[in-house]
Amino acid sequence: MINNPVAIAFATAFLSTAAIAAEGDFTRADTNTDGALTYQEVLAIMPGMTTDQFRAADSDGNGTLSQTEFEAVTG
Ligand SMILES: [Ca+2]
Ligand SMILES: [Ca+2]
Repeated sequence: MINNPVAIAFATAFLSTAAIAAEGDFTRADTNTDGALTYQEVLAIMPGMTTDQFRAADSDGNGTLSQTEFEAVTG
């Protein structure tokens, strides 16, 4: 249990920033704005991602990452 108000405020700010960053990253990565990220689009912002990691993130197996799938691995 955290009783320190400063620690709670810090944790809240950190989580909010992470959520905003993930949302911004998805929008930025989706260069053709079709609402899904291809491997090439993900690679542009996450150059280290392998095809194996992309397939693992693509939980419905449709070949692209939805915002939900993307945030599951980045958020
Ligand atoms: Ca796209
Ligand atoms: Ca998918």
